[in-house]
Formats: sequence, C-alpha cells, structure tokens
Amino acid sequence: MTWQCRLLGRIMAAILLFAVGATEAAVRNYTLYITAGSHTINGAGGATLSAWGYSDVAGSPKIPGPVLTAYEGDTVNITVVNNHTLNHNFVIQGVTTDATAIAPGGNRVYSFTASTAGSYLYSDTLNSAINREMGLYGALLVGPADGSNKAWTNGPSYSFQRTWVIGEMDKVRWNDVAGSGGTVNTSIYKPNYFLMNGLGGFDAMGDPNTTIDGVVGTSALVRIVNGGQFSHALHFHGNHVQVLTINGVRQISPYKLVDAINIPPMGTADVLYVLNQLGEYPMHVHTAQMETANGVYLNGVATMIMMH
Ligand SMILES: [Cu+2]
Repeated sequence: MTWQCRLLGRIMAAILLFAVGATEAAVRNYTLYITAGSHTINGAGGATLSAWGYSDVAGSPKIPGPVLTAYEGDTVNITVVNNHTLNHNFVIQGVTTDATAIAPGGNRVYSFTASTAGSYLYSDTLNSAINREMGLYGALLVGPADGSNKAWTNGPSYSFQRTWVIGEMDKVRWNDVAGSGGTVNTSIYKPNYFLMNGLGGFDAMGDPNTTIDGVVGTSALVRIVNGGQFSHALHFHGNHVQVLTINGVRQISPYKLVDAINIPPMGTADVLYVLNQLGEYPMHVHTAQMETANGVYLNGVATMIMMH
C-alpha cells in the first residue's frame, strides 16, 4: 500500500466515523434512589423540612431529582430503587405510562426510546399528590437527534440552556405530618415554601445552574417544569421571552413574545431569552406570596438575569 493509499484510507475511515458518530444513538442508563430525609431552604424564613426525593446517590433525597438528559433516538434505561418505607412510583409525563407501585425495598426498570425533543416532568403519581409534594419530581430533557443546540431538529437555536424545576411545600400541614408517618389532610394545602430547583430565591438568585448569565448577543433556552400544585406565573425583566413550547406542544414561528408566562401544575414550557442589553435584571413569580419563605420576602421563586 502506498502512503497515498494509507492516507486515503484514513480519510475514508475518519469520514465514516464522523458520519456514524453524528447519528449514532446512545444508551443512557440512570439509577434513581427514593429516599426520605430532609431539605433545607436557606436565608430569611428558611427552614429544614421533612422531604422525600429521587437521588442519583443512595443516602439523602435530592429535590428536585436529578435532571435526566437524552437525545432523540437514544435508548434510556432508568432503574428506580425504593429505599423508603412506603410505596412509590415513577412516571415521565408524556413518555412512560407504567404507574405500578414499587414496594419498599423493591426496584423497577423503565426503558424507552427518546422520541421527541422537549422538556418533561417526571414524578411519583401515587398518594394523592403527597409523594410529589414531598419532593418526588424532576425533569427529563430530550435534545434533537443531531445533538445540536436547537430546541428541536431544525428548530430555534440557543447558546446555552437552563432548567427551572418549580415546586412548593406546605411544611406544617404536609411535610411535618407525612414525614412523621401521619395522615395528611389533603383538602387543605397552604404552602409556605416556594422552590426553584429546590432553592428559595436567597440561593436561586446566585445559583449558576439557575441564573441566566451570559454575554450580550447570546440566548438561553429556559426549560420550565412545574412539579408543584400551584400555577406559577414567571415574569422576566430585561427582555421578553419567545414562547417555543407549551406543555410539549411546539409553537409556530414567529414565536409569541411575552414578559410573563403562566405554568400550571405539572405544566411545562420552553422559552428563549435573548440577552439583549448590559445589566442585571430579576425574574420572579408574579404572585407576591410565592416570593417568600414562610411569609418572609424575598425568598421564593426568583432568580437573576445577568448580561455582560
Ligand atoms: Cu417584576
């Protein structure tokens, strides 16, 4: 074989590898452990609450559960291990339908092919929303098959993404009672903690995974998933957002521009925030009560938009 031949062979192999690599679906294996423990909200009005959560490490709950990611065509296998003393389940809204209870000490495997790019809520659907309220919820993100920074194949592109998993907790009536093995009166729900990625605003306003932080001219795909039981109307300062999807339904270009978007319980939305000017701006929920921790302002659903 001449050197030209070897070189050609290498180029052909590289092209082949590139072509295969670009479209090859991956297998993504996740293990989630259901655990009881506690969850702390820092700052004014903060507290440590009894909580249950999905976690990627056995030991203590994580609220929300870990963000699971896949691309269209990937095979996803999620093993859920129930290390708690009550029945639990795991359902990804719009993706899986198996709502079978996993008994204490048991586990169950959920396998599917990621088929449609978007943002999805996973949660425990058992026990009249108590299991979800205690912290058993999280997000699955599915990207386009080519792995590009686009909301979907040939969809709007973005520079970086953020995931906001929203929720609330009623400490006295729900968490304290369920956490100590009592019976929650589910007819009364008056949450006093409002969480963004498990954080009160005191932490969420400085959390690099939550804040929209980037240079002018870039854009953020913000994936919003509401694991709570209240609607959360999120209000953006600095610029309007383009609404790309609502509850998984792709909107049509030109996308509606809004400065506030209401996310109902178990609802999802993908919005695009274009970083258009220098400065620091807030994003906060539009209901004053939900910007508090146990009645103390400002420590609820709020974060910062920092453009530099
Ligand atoms: Cu405002």
